[in-house]
Amino acid sequence: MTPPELALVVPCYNEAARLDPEAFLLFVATHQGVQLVLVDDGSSDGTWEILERIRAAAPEAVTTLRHSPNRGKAEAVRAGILAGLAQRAALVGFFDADLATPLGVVDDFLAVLRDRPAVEFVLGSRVKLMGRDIRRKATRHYFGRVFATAVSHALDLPVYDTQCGAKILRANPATATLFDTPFRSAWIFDVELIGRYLQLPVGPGEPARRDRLYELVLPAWHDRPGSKLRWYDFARAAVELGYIWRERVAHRPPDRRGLAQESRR
Ligand SMILES: Nc1nc2c(ncn2[C@@H]2O[C@H](COP(=O)(O)OP(=O)(O)O)[C@@H](O)[C@H]2O)c(=O)[nH]1
Ligand SMILES: [Mg+2]
Repeated sequence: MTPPELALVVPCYNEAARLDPEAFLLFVATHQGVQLVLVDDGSSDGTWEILERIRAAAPEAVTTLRHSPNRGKAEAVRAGILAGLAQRAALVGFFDADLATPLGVVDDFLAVLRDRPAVEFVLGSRVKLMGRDIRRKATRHYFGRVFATAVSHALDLPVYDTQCGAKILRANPATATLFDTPFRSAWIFDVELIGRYLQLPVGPGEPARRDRLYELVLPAWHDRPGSKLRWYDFARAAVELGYIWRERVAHRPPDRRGLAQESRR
C-alpha cells in the first residue's frame, strides 16, 4: 500500500443516526491521498455495520477498527492514529463523526501544512467572525469560552479553542511519541495532547514547539444535535485540567521557574 498523505481518524460512538456515509465516500473519491480510519468505539446501535458498508464501498481508501467495549474518544482517536502511523501516513489527524467541521475543510488544513513548512500541528478553531458560518448553541459557546480561557492559563499558551474536534499534525518520530501511551484525561484529551506536544524535545536551531502550532479559523462549523456531552462533564473537565496544569508546572524548564520565583520577590 502506498503511504497516504493523510490518515484521518473518525472516532464513532453510537453514531448510527448521525453518520453520513455519502459524505465520507464523496470525500475519499475526491481526495486521492487520504486514508479514512473509522473507529467504532464499542457502539451498540449498528454504527459498526455502517462503517463496514463505507469500507466495502471504498476498500482502498478506508480502514475500520473496532473497540469493544467502549473506551472513550481519547483511546478511539489514539488507536486510529496508531493505525495511520503504521500505514506511514505523512499527516495524521482526527475529525468528529458528526461532521460539525465539514470534510471540505480538510483542504484548508492541507493548505496550511503545505504553505507553512514550519507548522507542525494545526488546530481547528471556532471563532464567530463575520463571513464565517459558525453555528454553536449560546450556552456551549459561553461555557466553552470560560473553559478555553482556563486552558490557555493551564498550558501558558495563547490558544483560543482546544476542544474543536478537528486537528491534523505532521507524522514524524517526535510527534509519533505523542500517541505512545493512553491519555489520562477522557474528556479533555485534546488539551493533554497539546500539553504533550509542548513538552517534546527541541533540537538545536529548531523553533520552539509552541511556535509550530497553528490555529486555523474554520470557515464553517455547525453544532449537531446528539452531542453526548453532559453538564457534569464540565466539572470533570475542570478536575482534569487541574492535573494537566500541575504536569506543566512540574515540567517547566528551570530558568522559567527561577524567573517566576524572582518576580515574586
Ligand atoms: N462522547 C463520546 N464520544 C465518543 C466516544 N468515543 C468516540 N466518540 C466520538 O467522539 C466525537 C465526540 O463528538 P460529540 O459527542 O458530538 O461531542 P461534541 O461535539 O464535543 O459535543 C464523536 O465523533 C463521537 O462519536 C465516547 O466514548 N464518548
Ligand atoms: Mg459534536
